[in-house]
Amino acid sequence: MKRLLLTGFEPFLDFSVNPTMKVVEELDGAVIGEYQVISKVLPVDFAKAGGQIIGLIEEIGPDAVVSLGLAAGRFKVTPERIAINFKDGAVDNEGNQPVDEPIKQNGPAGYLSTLPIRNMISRLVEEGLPADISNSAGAYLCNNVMYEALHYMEIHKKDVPSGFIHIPASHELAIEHGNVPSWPHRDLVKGVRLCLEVLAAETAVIETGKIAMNQ
Ligand code: PCA
Repeated sequence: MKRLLLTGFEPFLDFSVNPTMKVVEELDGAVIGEYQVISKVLPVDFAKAGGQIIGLIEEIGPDAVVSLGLAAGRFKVTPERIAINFKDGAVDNEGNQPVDEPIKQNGPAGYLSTLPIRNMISRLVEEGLPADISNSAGAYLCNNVMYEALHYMEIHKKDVPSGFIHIPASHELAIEHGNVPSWPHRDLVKGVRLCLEVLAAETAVIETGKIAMNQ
């Protein structure tokens, strides 16, 4: 069975819960198409998150990597189009606050997601869940982890689909936090699962195509 590494993040800033943690915990072990989901939670720490996702990729050897992050204030599930070579933004959980720093010295300015993001959002909308492509993952930890994973795949010449999906706040977080648009937890899980189903269906089609070409 193929392995899909699914990551979420711990709580950060004044968000007392991170809905991505609960979503990845619920999907841990799920079988979606040919993939078995292996879920992990990453720290909101500029000094550690990049190293941790690379460590997980090396340890697990996943056939796909999907990372999730909370985008409090967004109304929709938003697969990200691009990660940029910058660290910037709010203070992290360890007190680091880089300003305009590159993630990788001399790294490319950006990496495009290698997930089927257009088909993911089409499928979510078909199923009645608001979704859109996002053209900016920011420059905080979510962008950082997306860039690190795509950079790793690039320099190691690995044909492993990788990318990032931001999700809105859950009702649980909205009640604790105050004014943020929110979704029920079960719809967040459904939205992420649908994205993974689209990924599984696409990679199966690509592989069938490769087998057909080799015959
Ligand atoms: N969201 C933050 C970091 C952790 C998370 O869940 C972000 O969008 O960068």
